[in-house]
Amino acid sequence: MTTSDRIADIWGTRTPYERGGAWPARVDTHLEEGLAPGDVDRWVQTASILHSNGDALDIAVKDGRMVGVRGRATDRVNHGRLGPKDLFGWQANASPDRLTRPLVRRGGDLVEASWDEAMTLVVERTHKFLDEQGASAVGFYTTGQLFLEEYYTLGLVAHGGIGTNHVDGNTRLCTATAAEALKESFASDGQPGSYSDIDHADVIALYGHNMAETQVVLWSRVLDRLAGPNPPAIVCVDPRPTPVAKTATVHLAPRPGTNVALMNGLLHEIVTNDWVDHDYVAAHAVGLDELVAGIREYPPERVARICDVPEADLREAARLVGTADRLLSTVLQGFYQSHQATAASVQVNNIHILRGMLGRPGCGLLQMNGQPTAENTREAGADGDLPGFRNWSNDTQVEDLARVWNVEPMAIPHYSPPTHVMQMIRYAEEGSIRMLWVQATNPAVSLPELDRVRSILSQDRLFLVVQDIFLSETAQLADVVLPAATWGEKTGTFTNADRTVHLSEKAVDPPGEARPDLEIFIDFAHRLGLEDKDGAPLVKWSTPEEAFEAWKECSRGRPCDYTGITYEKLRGGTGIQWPCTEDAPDGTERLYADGKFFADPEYCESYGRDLVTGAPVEEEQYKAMNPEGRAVLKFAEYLPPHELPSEDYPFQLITGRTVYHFHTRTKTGRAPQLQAAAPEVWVEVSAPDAELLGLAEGDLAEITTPRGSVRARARISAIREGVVFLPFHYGYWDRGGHGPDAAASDGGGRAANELTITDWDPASKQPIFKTAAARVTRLADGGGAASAAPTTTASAPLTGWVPPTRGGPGSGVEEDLAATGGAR
Ligand SMILES: Nc1nc2c(c(=O)[nH]1)N[C@H]1C(S)=C(S)[C@@H](COP(=O)(O)OP(=O)(O)OC[C@H]3O[C@@H](n4cnc5c(=O)[nH]c(N)nc54)[C@H](O)[C@@H]3O)O[C@H]1N2
Ligand SMILES: Nc1nc2c(c(=O)[nH]1)N[C@H]1C(S)=C(S)[C@@H](COP(=O)(O)OP(=O)(O)OC[C@H]3O[C@@H](n4cnc5c(=O)[nH]c(N)nc54)[C@H](O)[C@@H]3O)O[C@H]1N2
Ligand SMILES: [Mo]
Repeated sequence: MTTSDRIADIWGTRTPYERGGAWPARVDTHLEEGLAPGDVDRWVQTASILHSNGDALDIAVKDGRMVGVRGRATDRVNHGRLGPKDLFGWQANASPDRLTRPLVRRGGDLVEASWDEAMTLVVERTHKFLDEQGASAVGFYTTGQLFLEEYYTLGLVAHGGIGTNHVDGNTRLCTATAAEALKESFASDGQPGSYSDIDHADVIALYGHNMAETQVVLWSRVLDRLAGPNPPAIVCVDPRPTPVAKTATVHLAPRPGTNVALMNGLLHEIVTNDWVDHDYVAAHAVGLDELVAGIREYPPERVARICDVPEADLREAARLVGTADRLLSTVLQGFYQSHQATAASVQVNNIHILRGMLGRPGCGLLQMNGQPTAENTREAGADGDLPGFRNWSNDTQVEDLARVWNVEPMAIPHYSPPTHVMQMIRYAEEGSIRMLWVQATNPAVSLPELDRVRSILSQDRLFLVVQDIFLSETAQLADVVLPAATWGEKTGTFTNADRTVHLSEKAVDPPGEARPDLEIFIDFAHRLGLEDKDGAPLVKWSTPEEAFEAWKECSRGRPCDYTGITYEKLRGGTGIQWPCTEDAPDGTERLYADGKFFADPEYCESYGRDLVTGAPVEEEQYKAMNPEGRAVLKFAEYLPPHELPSEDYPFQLITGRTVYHFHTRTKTGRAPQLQAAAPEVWVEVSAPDAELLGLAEGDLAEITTPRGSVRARARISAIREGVVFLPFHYGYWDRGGHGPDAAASDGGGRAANELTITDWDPASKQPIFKTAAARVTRLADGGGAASAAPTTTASAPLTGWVPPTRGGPGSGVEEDLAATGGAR
């Protein structure tokens, strides 16, 4: 039983509402074939684990098995709605190929072992490396898909116990830029806005964010506003014809990698037309003069040339965001994974500061998250930052953390910024990191330049531990594989992109001997003999709820204060937004309502960085610039992308997602409805480019960069000319291997990251997955059959929709790029 065909009808039926009104509830359900709600034994409360939206749902359990899901009407996030991945993705839990026993490598092969054997081996090796080389021999690479309690425990073990600075999450690939942009402008991580801002906004601007496919339920809320009285205007900045672009009042399809120029152009218009809230800026911000001086060089004529967008559209977009009464902005991977990521994202913050659009209903700023629990990775310190958004370069804050953990301050590494994952990979390449423990992420598919990554991870001298639920491409390279229990099989909390904390309860038992990640970390800490400064066990909890209570103390008084939340309070009703304290027992809808920021020099998480070089700003410099802790307006100059199109590689390659799959498909590839909706990789090419290449819909193409090549069937779409797009979901596990040599691969690459470059944003250290130069060649005729790309999404075939015009002949693009070495 399903509410409707939610593969074809992605967003479901409209429930229109008006500006300032309440978003109606609509409960979406999917139950196994032949079952009705009355057949279900019990419903178990949780939220979606397949994106950052935080859709609250109940798992249907019958005879000890998961048999379906139903949205929670009482929840503030989704009011009962679910997206396609929410409705169908849970089926992967019961896949017959789940990992059920630990594996260790013997004589070259992974063979089954007991937990005791596997953990003994991990602990022996850890001791050996610590003895021989110290804490810097050991690295942890975690995820945005575990639970808060697990990250907090991992952060304690790694930072407070082992004392390594080599801890990062795949959040580095995901929302490191969201965190960094918030730190630059407000000196602390913490999402200012709220999803309910959609109810009040008159203009919604989406920057490099295909919300329609990646936060389906949030987009349903926008669609319902659009279907009601007083709909908002939509501004979309994306080189692809996403469903967002097709709905937009103004769609700017810039040349990839030119976001900073575009943002400076918008700011130029806002300042020139004096759409600035001078009282707000005078009272709450610093840096106005530098910003105004900087953006002078970005008049619309010049920006239109750099970005190759029509000048009139740019002006119109500026007018919309500049004159909005209530402006909501969202930012995601089209900015975070593109060139000059932090610099571009900070300019969105600047618009909100200049216009005084913070902390009021409808005036939302959402530097989005992507993964379901990425917020917790960041706040609990499992991405290398210190827990509770504590500042590693402020000794008082480090001492405070040491007090909470009952360890010596010097035991917590804080001599330099935490090591980011690309640097950890480099250390493993050089041999200084000798043990890498990877949890709930699949770097052999998701990191850039896979040929290099595979060769580093498969080195004999690197001891690789992989904790996963399937034998992923990465797990296939491991020395020890630890089988984890996952969502629905363990209890914990996680926090979505608008700070809403949800409880996720255990519904069914994990398969075989699989164990919750929390138990694995605690077992490791005890076996390793980690102690606090009084000789008591370092990790003092054994259940998720105890871990949560411990975390609450760590968060006390910090921006992400959880002290007013309990498991009990999270049961039954709605999720709760942090900070939640005695004074704010129902949580806090919007940050910065009073124009006061977490930016006080003694309190803030970060003093910021140079946006061009990434060098940390020193404490004294920050105090001189911002003694009163105001928001910071930071200008950034546009710089051309590092890898520009050339004669050999004339296209710009971008990569990303489709609505039906999650990342490396370990879950959605095992959910029949989702896998059938997008069964195989494709490449999106514009019609004019296809004509030049002699490429027809469905033809087999090879996409090549200096790093490697991928074969994919062509989808002729309304994507920007000169740009090609590959989804990054398709690796090799379902071809029976871990790389292009997999049985069914024909030696041809399939993973988009065969092509991407080892390069990252200087401030956030987020890898650049969305700006590379590529060549496309036609390999074989498709015989008239269409590619397998979805037709309901950004990858829709080119019919009936006219893409926005580009700058047009004489726009000066060639001239502009020639100056920087590019051809196109
Ligand atoms: N269905 C689905 N939903 C998901 C996920 C998933 O895998 N599948 N993953 C979740 C996670 S972890 C994340 S991080 C989010 C990501 O969510 P999004 O950021 O919305 O997804 P992407 O497809 O990576 O990128 C968004 C858009 O950026 C555009 N883009 C590329 N280069 C540029 C550029 O230079 N400038 C501009 N302005 N735009 C550019 C692309 O055309 C693309 O449409 O989605 C979350 N939700
Ligand atoms: N080219 C390109 N590359 C990209 C991106 C892009 O847009 N383009 N996007 C980047 C982004 S934003 C992200 S978030 C990353 C995602 O990249 P990854 O994190 O590598 O992708 P996933 O497939 O989500 O991998 C999660 C792994 O955790 C396992 N797992 C799931 N649940 C659990 C659990 O409860 N416990 C344990 N121990 N394991 C579990 C899954 O089986 C899977 O192997 O990819 C990044 N890479
Ligand atoms: Mo992500």
